[in-house]
Amino acid sequence: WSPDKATVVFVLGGPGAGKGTQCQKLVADYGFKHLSAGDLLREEQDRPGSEFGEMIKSYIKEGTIVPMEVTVQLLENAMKSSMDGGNAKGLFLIDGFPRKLDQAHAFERTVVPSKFTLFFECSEAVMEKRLLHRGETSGRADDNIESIKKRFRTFVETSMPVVDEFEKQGKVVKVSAERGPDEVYDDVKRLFKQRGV
Ligand code: UP5
Ligand code: MG
Repeated sequence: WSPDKATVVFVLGGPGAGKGTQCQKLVADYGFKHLSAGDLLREEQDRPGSEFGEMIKSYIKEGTIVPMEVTVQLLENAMKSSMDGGNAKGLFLIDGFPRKLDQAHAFERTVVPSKFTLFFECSEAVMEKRLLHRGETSGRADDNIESIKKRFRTFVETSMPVVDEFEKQGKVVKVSAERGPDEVYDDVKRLFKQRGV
């Protein structure tokens, strides 16, 4: 497997901004492989025999960032098996990552530099409403008001510096994520075209 052949687009935005929703649409239209760091961590948490299960559980509930070694390894494994398994072009949407500077630097140094970051802008009021609504049925341990507030705080303090750094490199594509999913997606498609995707 050759990670340097992969094309990686990072997908960032606050909790509930709609990263997963928009990634699903992009998968259907562009043939990207969607890798959500949060989903990979939740799978690892539930994997029988995982040495990281309890640790992941407490980080997710507290809305803090799991030590990067775990997440980078999960992403690298998933990219490898996707490319070995037929994703020859190696087109990846990496959703909800990197959300701390150390992860960003480690991934771009040891795996592959990103092409750009798709960033969804959304107010906390809108995100909170979406997450509380989803929490009625999602079963996610962090879709409750206490965890949501902690996730917002981590996003502002720890994850926004990553977006700011990529922005200085001219590698951020910003989309307003407050309208309905289809309106947001129209903007995403237009901006991808501008970026030559
Ligand atoms: N919805 C979506 N778009 C909508 C729209 N345009 N209009 C109206 N409603 C819309 O959407 C959320 C909800 O809103 C859904 O009900 C949807 O239908 C509706 P979704 O697409 O799921 O939003 P998303 O941005 O993906 O929200 P998510 O809750 O997944 O974001 P988080 O970033 O909080 O969650 P993630 O799974 O990425 O991370 C969870 C935790 O894992 C983190 O808090 C952290 O503890 C840990 N983590 C790490 O430690 N390290 C990592 O690198 C990554 C995660
Ligand atoms: Mg998500």
